Amino acid sequence: HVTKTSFAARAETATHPLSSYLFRLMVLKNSNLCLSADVSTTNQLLSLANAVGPSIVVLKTHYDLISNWDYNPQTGTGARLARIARRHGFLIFEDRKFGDIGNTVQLQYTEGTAKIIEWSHITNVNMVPGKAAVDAMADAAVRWRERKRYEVKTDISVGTPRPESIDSDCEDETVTPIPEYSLEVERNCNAGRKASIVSITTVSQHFEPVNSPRSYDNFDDESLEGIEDAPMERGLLILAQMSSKGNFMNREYTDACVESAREHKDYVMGFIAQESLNTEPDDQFMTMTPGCQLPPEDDEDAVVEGDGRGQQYNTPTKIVGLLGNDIIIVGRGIIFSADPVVEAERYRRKAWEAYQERIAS
Ligand code: 5FU
Repeated sequence: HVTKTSFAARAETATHPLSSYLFRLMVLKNSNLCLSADVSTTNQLLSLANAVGPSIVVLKTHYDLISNWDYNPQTGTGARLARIARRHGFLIFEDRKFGDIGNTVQLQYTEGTAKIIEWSHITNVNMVPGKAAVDAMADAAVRWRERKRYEVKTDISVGTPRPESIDSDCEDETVTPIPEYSLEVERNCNAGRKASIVSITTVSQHFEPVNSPRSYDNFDDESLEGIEDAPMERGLLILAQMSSKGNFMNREYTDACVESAREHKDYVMGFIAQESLNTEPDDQFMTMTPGCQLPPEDDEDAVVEGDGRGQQYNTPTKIVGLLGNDIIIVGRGIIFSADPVVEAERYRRKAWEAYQERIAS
């Protein structure tokens, strides 16, 4: 199902406004590269995003890999990343792989510590629990957008209604900060059942993991200026196929993912998959593909098969040209290189050439 239709043409026919925006960005930046920013601190994430921003159209996060993720909705890590995304013109994709019953995924998506829906344009779902997870997320996104529109119109922040009883009779308690961590302890009480939630609000920067990539510290976002923002929309990618060896996503599972996507065309942008899954004439889905690495520049014939921990790699040429995927997702291939900015450009160029050859062939 390798399509020869150009990204520019697909921007016109896309059924999701964010897909349309993303296709236009791809054409504007000559890029179908997504950086998987699997780093360890807020500073590394923001500096890397700012440095590689011009080469990419999507930046993929795992917010739970960041040791000092700042949850503040206005000044925290997500909000600062969203400003960098606006500045350089890329979308943020939190690779959260939601996978629970509908009600739980709704709450994980919109509430809790990270409030992913607030800062991440795109997220993804693992459809093992069934189609209800996708239905629930689509429903949450509609309600979020309506709330946002209301907030923008009225300048009143409404938040999500909660059961009042949970908030009553709570005592707050603050623990004296210990040197490296500042701990804030909240007591959350509900009808006699007490649960303590401990949140780390400040983690000292010197806990760099041993296997840390090149340092991206001292990020300063003073100078950010706005460019045309992405539409106030949220999109979903369904995890239809994985790159890892021996995964259990068989054809029946993948087909069910496609069925669910067709039921939610205004919310599902496409798939995380290893091949294009557009089989019907009406299918306008995008495919983003992880498991991508290039051989070193001075040894282009070398084959990079995997990482020894189950990951399997293909080249941009095979992923985009032969298998018909749209966007390559690259993590360590870029992050752990000697110069990630230069390396990101090399991946961008290779994936874009593969796309150009695909539509010209
Ligand atoms: F859904 C998937 C998948 O099938 N394979 C993946 O590798 C997601 N990933 C993610 O892409 C994974 O969690 C990493 O964040 C990233 C690949 O990183 P790499 O360093 O390029 O191997």
